[in-house]
Amino acid sequence: MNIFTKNINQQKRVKGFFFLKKIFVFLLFTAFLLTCHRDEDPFLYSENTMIKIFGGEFMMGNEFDSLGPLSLPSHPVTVEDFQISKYEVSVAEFNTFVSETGYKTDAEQEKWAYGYVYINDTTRRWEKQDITWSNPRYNQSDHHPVTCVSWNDAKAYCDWLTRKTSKSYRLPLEKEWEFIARSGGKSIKYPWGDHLPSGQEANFSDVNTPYPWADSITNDAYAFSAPCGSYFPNELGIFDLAGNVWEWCEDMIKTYDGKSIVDYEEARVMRGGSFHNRENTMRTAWRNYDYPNSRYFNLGFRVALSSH
Ligand SMILES: [Ca+2]
Ligand SMILES: [Ca+2]
Repeated sequence: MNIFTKNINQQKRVKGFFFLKKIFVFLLFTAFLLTCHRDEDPFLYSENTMIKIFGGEFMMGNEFDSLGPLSLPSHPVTVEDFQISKYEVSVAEFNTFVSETGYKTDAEQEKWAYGYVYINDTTRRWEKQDITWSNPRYNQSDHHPVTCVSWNDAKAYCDWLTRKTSKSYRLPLEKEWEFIARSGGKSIKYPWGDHLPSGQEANFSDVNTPYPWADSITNDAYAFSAPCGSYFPNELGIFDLAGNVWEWCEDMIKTYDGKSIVDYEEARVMRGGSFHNRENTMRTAWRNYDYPNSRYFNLGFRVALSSH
Protein backbone atom coordinates (compact mmCIF):
# COMPACT_ATOMS: atom_id res chain seq x y z
CA MET A 1 0.00 0.00 0.00
CA ASN A 2 1.50 3.35 -1.00
CA ILE A 3 1.21 6.55 1.01
CA PHE A 4 -1.52 7.89 -1.30
CA THR A 5 -3.78 4.83 -0.79
CA LYS A 6 -3.05 4.96 2.95
CA ASN A 7 -4.21 8.62 3.13
CA ILE A 8 -7.38 7.80 1.17
CA ASN A 9 -8.17 4.97 3.63
CA GLN A 10 -7.49 7.23 6.58
CA GLN A 11 -9.81 9.88 5.14
CA LYS A 12 -12.50 7.23 4.62
CA ARG A 13 -12.15 6.11 8.24
CA VAL A 14 -12.36 9.73 9.47
CA LYS A 15 -15.42 10.38 7.28
CA GLY A 16 -16.99 7.15 8.52
CA PHE A 17 -16.32 8.16 12.11
CA PHE A 18 -17.93 11.57 11.65
CA PHE A 19 -20.86 9.97 9.80
CA LEU A 20 -21.45 7.54 12.69
CA LYS A 21 -21.04 10.41 15.15
CA LYS A 22 -23.71 12.41 13.28
CA ILE A 23 -26.09 9.43 13.38
CA PHE A 24 -25.39 8.97 17.10
CA VAL A 25 -26.04 12.66 17.82
CA PHE A 26 -29.20 12.54 15.70
CA LEU A 27 -30.48 9.46 17.57
CA LEU A 28 -29.61 11.04 20.91
CA PHE A 29 -31.43 14.25 19.96
CA THR A 30 -34.46 12.30 18.71
CA ALA A 31 -34.56 10.31 21.97
CA PHE A 32 -34.33 13.60 23.89
CA LEU A 33 -37.23 15.10 21.92
CA LEU A 34 -39.33 11.97 22.41
CA THR A 35 -38.62 12.04 26.14
CA CYS A 36 -39.55 15.72 26.33
CA HIS A 37 -42.72 15.05 24.37
CA ARG A 38 -43.72 12.20 26.68
CA ASP A 39 -43.01 14.23 29.79
CA GLU A 40 -45.21 17.05 28.57
CA ASP A 41 -47.92 14.80 27.16
CA PRO A 42 -51.03 15.22 29.29
CA PHE A 43 -52.66 12.26 27.65
CA LEU A 44 -50.36 9.53 28.86
CA TYR A 45 -49.16 8.94 32.39
CA SER A 46 -45.58 9.78 33.29
CA GLU A 47 -43.98 10.70 36.60
CA ASN A 48 -43.59 14.26 35.31
CA THR A 49 -47.34 14.72 35.09
CA MET A 50 -47.39 14.52 38.90
CA ILE A 51 -46.91 17.74 40.88
CA LYS A 52 -45.31 17.77 44.33
CA ILE A 53 -47.44 19.58 46.89
CA PHE A 54 -46.03 20.82 50.18
CA GLY A 55 -48.67 20.37 52.87
CA GLY A 56 -49.64 22.63 55.75
CA GLU A 57 -52.56 23.78 57.85
CA PHE A 58 -55.45 25.64 56.22
CA MET A 59 -59.09 26.56 56.77
CA MET A 60 -61.32 24.02 55.01
CA GLY A 61 -65.01 24.74 54.37
CA ASN A 62 -66.91 27.73 53.12
CA GLU A 63 -65.92 31.15 54.50
CA PHE A 64 -67.91 33.22 51.99
CA ASP A 65 -71.60 33.51 51.07
CA SER A 66 -73.81 30.44 51.40
CA LEU A 67 -73.09 27.14 49.67
CA GLY A 68 -75.33 25.20 52.04
CA PRO A 69 -74.73 23.47 55.38
CA LEU A 70 -72.57 20.62 54.01
CA SER A 71 -69.73 23.07 53.29
CA LEU A 72 -69.85 24.48 56.82
CA PRO A 73 -68.18 25.28 59.08
CA SER A 74 -64.84 26.69 57.99
CA HIS A 75 -62.39 24.76 60.20
CA PRO A 76 -58.62 24.15 60.49
CA VAL A 77 -57.22 21.06 58.76
CA THR A 78 -53.68 19.76 58.25
CA VAL A 79 -52.50 18.24 54.97
CA GLU A 80 -49.29 16.20 54.62
CA ASP A 81 -46.97 16.53 51.62
CA PHE A 82 -48.32 14.60 48.63
CA GLN A 83 -48.34 14.51 44.83
CA ILE A 84 -51.26 15.15 42.49
CA SER A 85 -51.75 14.64 38.77
CA LYS A 86 -51.58 17.85 36.81
CA TYR A 87 -54.57 16.80 34.66
CA GLU A 88 -57.74 14.80 34.98
CA VAL A 89 -57.08 11.20 33.87
CA SER A 90 -57.48 11.12 30.08
CA VAL A 91 -59.29 8.70 27.79
CA ALA A 92 -55.88 7.60 26.43
CA GLU A 93 -54.62 6.78 29.92
CA PHE A 94 -57.76 4.85 30.81
CA ASN A 95 -57.58 3.04 27.48
CA THR A 96 -54.03 1.87 28.31
CA PHE A 97 -55.32 0.47 31.61
CA VAL A 98 -58.23 -1.33 29.93
CA SER A 99 -56.04 -2.66 27.10
CA GLU A 100 -53.51 -4.11 29.54
CA THR A 101 -55.98 -5.62 32.01
CA GLY A 102 -59.21 -6.32 30.13
CA TYR A 103 -60.99 -4.41 32.90
CA LYS A 104 -64.74 -3.88 32.52
CA THR A 105 -66.15 -0.76 34.16
CA ASP A 106 -69.37 -0.82 36.20
CA ALA A 107 -71.10 0.94 33.28
CA GLU A 108 -69.91 -1.73 30.84
CA GLN A 109 -70.96 -4.60 33.12
CA GLU A 110 -74.44 -3.22 33.78
CA LYS A 111 -74.74 -1.56 30.38
CA TRP A 112 -75.65 1.90 31.61
CA ALA A 113 -74.38 5.14 33.03
CA TYR A 114 -76.30 8.33 33.68
CA GLY A 115 -76.57 10.73 30.78
CA TYR A 116 -78.74 13.83 30.66
CA VAL A 117 -81.71 14.29 28.37
CA TYR A 118 -82.67 17.87 27.60
CA ILE A 119 -85.61 18.65 25.34
CA ASN A 120 -86.80 21.86 26.90
CA ASP A 121 -86.85 23.48 30.34
CA THR A 122 -89.75 21.33 31.51
CA THR A 123 -88.72 18.09 29.78
CA ARG A 124 -85.29 17.27 31.05
CA ARG A 125 -84.00 14.43 33.18
CA TRP A 126 -81.14 12.14 34.14
CA GLU A 127 -81.50 8.86 32.30
CA LYS A 128 -79.76 5.46 32.35
CA GLN A 129 -78.14 5.27 28.92
CA ASP A 130 -75.98 2.72 27.17
CA ILE A 131 -72.92 4.95 27.44
CA THR A 132 -69.40 4.12 28.56
CA TRP A 133 -65.96 5.71 29.01
CA SER A 134 -65.23 4.99 25.32
CA ASN A 135 -68.57 6.33 24.09
CA PRO A 136 -70.29 8.92 26.29
CA ARG A 137 -72.43 10.08 23.31
CA TYR A 138 -70.53 13.27 22.78
CA ASN A 139 -67.36 13.84 20.83
CA GLN A 140 -64.21 13.02 22.70
CA SER A 141 -60.61 12.35 21.67
CA ASP A 142 -57.82 10.59 23.54
CA HIS A 143 -57.04 13.99 25.03
CA HIS A 144 -60.36 14.37 26.81
CA PRO A 145 -60.93 13.40 30.44
CA VAL A 146 -62.33 9.91 30.95
CA THR A 147 -65.96 9.87 32.18
CA CYS A 148 -68.73 7.35 32.96
CA VAL A 149 -66.37 5.81 35.52
CA SER A 150 -67.46 4.86 39.05
CA TRP A 151 -65.39 5.27 42.21
CA ASN A 152 -64.75 1.50 41.97
CA ASP A 153 -63.38 1.95 38.44
CA ALA A 154 -61.21 4.89 39.51
CA LYS A 155 -59.77 2.80 42.36
CA ALA A 156 -59.12 -0.10 39.98
CA TYR A 157 -57.15 2.31 37.77
CA CYS A 158 -55.12 3.46 40.81
CA ASP A 159 -54.43 -0.17 41.79
CA TRP A 160 -53.20 -0.92 38.25
CA LEU A 161 -50.96 2.16 38.26
CA THR A 162 -49.62 1.07 41.65
CA ARG A 163 -48.72 -2.39 40.30
CA LYS A 164 -47.18 -0.85 37.18
CA THR A 165 -45.02 1.73 38.96
CA SER A 166 -44.50 0.20 42.45
CA LYS A 167 -45.80 3.48 43.90
CA SER A 168 -48.97 3.65 45.99
CA TYR A 169 -51.38 5.54 43.77
CA ARG A 170 -54.78 6.52 45.16
CA LEU A 171 -57.45 9.15 44.74
CA PRO A 172 -56.90 12.51 46.43
CA LEU A 173 -58.27 12.91 49.95
CA GLU A 174 -61.02 15.50 50.03
CA LYS A 175 -58.92 17.83 52.20
CA GLU A 176 -56.03 17.50 49.73
CA TRP A 177 -58.36 18.37 46.85
CA GLU A 178 -59.60 21.50 48.60
CA PHE A 179 -56.06 22.46 49.66
CA ILE A 180 -54.83 22.45 46.04
CA ALA A 181 -58.04 24.06 44.74
CA ARG A 182 -57.19 26.88 47.16
CA SER A 183 -53.68 27.03 45.63
CA GLY A 184 -52.11 25.83 48.89
CA GLY A 185 -54.92 26.64 51.31
CA LYS A 186 -55.65 30.28 50.42
CA SER A 187 -58.96 31.94 51.19
CA ILE A 188 -60.33 32.05 47.61
CA LYS A 189 -63.73 31.25 46.12
CA TYR A 190 -62.44 29.52 42.96
CA PRO A 191 -59.09 27.94 42.04
CA TRP A 192 -58.26 31.13 40.09
CA GLY A 193 -59.37 33.66 42.73
CA ASP A 194 -62.63 35.33 43.74
CA HIS A 195 -64.05 36.60 40.44
CA LEU A 196 -66.71 34.79 38.40
CA PRO A 197 -65.47 32.65 35.49
CA SER A 198 -64.76 34.60 32.28
CA GLY A 199 -64.48 31.63 29.88
CA GLN A 200 -60.69 31.36 30.26
CA GLU A 201 -60.50 29.53 33.58
CA ALA A 202 -62.84 26.56 33.39
CA ASN A 203 -65.44 24.57 31.45
CA PHE A 204 -68.87 24.80 33.06
CA SER A 205 -72.50 25.28 32.00
CA ASP A 206 -71.99 28.33 29.79
CA VAL A 207 -73.72 29.80 26.70
CA ASN A 208 -73.01 26.56 24.82
CA THR A 209 -75.37 24.60 27.08
CA PRO A 210 -79.18 24.83 26.91
CA TYR A 211 -79.95 24.30 30.59
CA PRO A 212 -82.00 26.82 32.58
CA TRP A 213 -79.13 27.23 35.06
CA ALA A 214 -76.56 27.97 32.30
CA ASP A 215 -74.57 31.19 32.35
CA SER A 216 -76.10 33.06 29.40
CA ILE A 217 -73.18 35.46 28.92
CA THR A 218 -69.93 33.58 29.47
CA ASN A 219 -68.49 31.48 26.62
CA ASP A 220 -65.94 28.77 27.51
CA ALA A 221 -66.20 27.19 24.03
CA TYR A 222 -67.46 23.75 25.09
CA ALA A 223 -70.91 22.21 25.59
CA PHE A 224 -69.45 18.91 26.83
CA SER A 225 -65.98 18.01 28.08
CA ALA A 226 -62.92 19.91 26.84
CA PRO A 227 -59.50 18.33 26.20
CA CYS A 228 -57.45 18.12 29.42
CA GLY A 229 -55.51 21.32 30.05
CA SER A 230 -57.59 23.60 27.79
CA TYR A 231 -57.84 26.39 30.40
CA PHE A 232 -55.38 28.29 32.58
CA PRO A 233 -53.85 26.24 35.41
CA ASN A 234 -54.04 27.50 38.97
CA GLU A 235 -51.03 28.90 40.86
CA LEU A 236 -49.78 25.37 41.60
CA GLY A 237 -49.81 24.47 37.88
CA ILE A 238 -52.84 22.17 38.16
CA PHE A 239 -55.45 22.14 35.37
CA ASP A 240 -59.23 21.73 35.39
CA LEU A 241 -59.75 21.34 39.14
CA ALA A 242 -62.79 23.54 38.66
CA GLY A 243 -65.17 22.30 36.01
CA ASN A 244 -64.72 20.03 32.99
CA VAL A 245 -65.57 16.81 34.90
CA TRP A 246 -66.36 16.10 38.55
CA GLU A 247 -63.52 14.31 40.30
CA TRP A 248 -63.83 11.39 42.69
CA CYS A 249 -62.04 11.67 46.03
CA GLU A 250 -60.92 8.83 48.26
CA ASP A 251 -63.14 9.66 51.26
CA MET A 252 -66.63 8.64 52.31
CA ILE A 253 -68.84 11.70 52.66
CA LYS A 254 -69.35 12.98 56.23
CA THR A 255 -70.57 16.27 57.59
CA TYR A 256 -67.70 18.35 58.98
CA ASP A 257 -68.80 17.34 62.49
CA GLY A 258 -68.36 13.68 61.52
CA LYS A 259 -71.93 12.51 60.80
CA SER A 260 -72.96 10.23 57.93
CA ILE A 261 -75.54 11.36 55.38
CA VAL A 262 -78.79 9.36 55.63
CA ASP A 263 -79.07 6.81 52.77
CA TYR A 264 -75.59 7.80 51.60
CA GLU A 265 -73.46 6.20 54.35
CA GLU A 266 -71.15 4.53 51.81
CA ALA A 267 -71.11 7.43 49.34
CA ARG A 268 -67.83 8.96 48.21
CA VAL A 269 -66.94 12.61 47.75
CA MET A 270 -66.89 14.30 44.35
CA ARG A 271 -65.40 17.75 43.81
CA GLY A 272 -65.05 20.57 41.31
CA GLY A 273 -68.22 20.72 39.23
CA SER A 274 -68.39 19.95 35.51
CA PHE A 275 -69.38 21.11 32.04
CA HIS A 276 -72.96 20.30 33.02
CA ASN A 277 -73.10 22.37 36.21
CA ARG A 278 -73.47 25.96 37.22
CA GLU A 279 -70.67 28.19 38.41
CA ASN A 280 -71.13 27.69 42.16
CA THR A 281 -70.26 23.97 41.95
CA MET A 282 -66.74 25.06 40.96
CA ARG A 283 -66.25 26.83 44.28
CA THR A 284 -63.28 25.56 46.29
CA ALA A 285 -65.55 24.62 49.21
CA TRP A 286 -68.43 23.01 47.28
CA ARG A 287 -69.02 19.35 48.20
CA ASN A 288 -70.88 16.61 46.31
CA TYR A 289 -71.15 12.84 46.73
CA ASP A 290 -72.58 9.64 45.30
CA TYR A 291 -72.44 5.86 45.67
CA PRO A 292 -69.15 4.14 44.80
CA ASN A 293 -70.75 2.38 41.82
CA SER A 294 -72.40 5.55 40.42
CA ARG A 295 -71.26 6.81 37.05
CA TYR A 296 -72.23 9.83 35.02
CA PHE A 297 -71.33 11.35 31.66
CA ASN A 298 -69.68 14.27 33.50
CA LEU A 299 -67.74 12.42 36.24
CA GLY A 300 -64.07 11.42 36.13
CA PHE A 301 -61.04 11.58 38.44
CA ARG A 302 -57.37 12.44 38.90
CA VAL A 303 -54.76 10.48 40.86
CA ALA A 304 -52.65 11.25 43.94
CA LEU A 305 -49.59 9.80 45.62
CA SER A 306 -48.49 10.01 49.24
CA SER A 307 -45.01 11.48 49.57
CA HIS A 308 -43.73 9.11 52.29
CA1 LIG B 1 -68.95 24.79 28.84
CA1 LIG C 1 -62.38 18.85 37.15
